[in-house]
Amino acid sequence: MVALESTIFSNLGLPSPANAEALDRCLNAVRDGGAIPAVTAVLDGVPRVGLYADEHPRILGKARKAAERDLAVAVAQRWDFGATTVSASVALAAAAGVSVFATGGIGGVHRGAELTGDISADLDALAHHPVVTVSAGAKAFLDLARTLEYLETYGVPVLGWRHDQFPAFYTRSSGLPVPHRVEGGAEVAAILTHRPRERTGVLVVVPIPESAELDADALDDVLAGALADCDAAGIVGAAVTPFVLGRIGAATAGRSVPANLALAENNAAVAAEIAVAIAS
Ligand code: PSU
Ligand code: MN
Repeated sequence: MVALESTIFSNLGLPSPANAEALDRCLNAVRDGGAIPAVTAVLDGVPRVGLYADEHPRILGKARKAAERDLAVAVAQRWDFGATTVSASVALAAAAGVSVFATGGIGGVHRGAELTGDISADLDALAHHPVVTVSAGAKAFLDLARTLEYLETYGVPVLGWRHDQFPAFYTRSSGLPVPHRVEGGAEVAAILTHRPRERTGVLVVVPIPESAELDADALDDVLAGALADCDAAGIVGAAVTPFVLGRIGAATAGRSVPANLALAENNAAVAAEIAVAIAS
């Protein structure tokens, strides 16, 4: 099985109708790889790992962001739709015994975290749940060097999928080397088996397919503008990432959505290969 998060498919992630296309392509990529997709969400106050087909339209709509710490609140308060972030999805996958999870990009250490303390709960979840997370790295509006340092400190193996550098979501390389490179699912399965601590996760980072990659220089200005707008608007806490993502989306409109879909689908396919290797 391959767990998928629901934030990316909700109004907090991709614009409509690209979100529906993303969901279809991710579900099909997992199935084509011989695995079973399990979308995570909180629906009507129930934490879910796997949805019925007729429930899919519900996760394409208006959501409340649910990180791991919000799961208990979403259940107790019976939220209609809590869109699970990476941290919540990894926690739910672990609880359901699902060992592989695919997403687009993980959250990380924010630039300026030495002052704001803003470090995504995704990183703690990667360190404390026995799940392989497959992502295209993290967007470059984060502090990617500190994100890698955090993962080192908390003991999360970071594995470059047929690649030597940490990917920066829209671009294949951030300029930062990954500690280890892997060539296939069987290798990841063996690494999962031999972890010295049973509850640590593994992060597999997959570069966006070459044909879908965006131009790094053009993105730098967009990211700087998005961060400046965030500061100027006084946005803090859990609202930071959705705000910055929205600004990046608006500034790159036509180019970023196809890139996002291509990398999410590709990550789902890689996750399926890893899940099949673990199962066999
Ligand atoms: N980065 C992206 N796209 C996303 C997210 C992050 O490029 O959709 C979402 C994911 O659900 C991730 C969450 O788990 O944002 C992280 O939010 P925060 O920084 O508040 O922890
Ligand atoms: Mn944060």
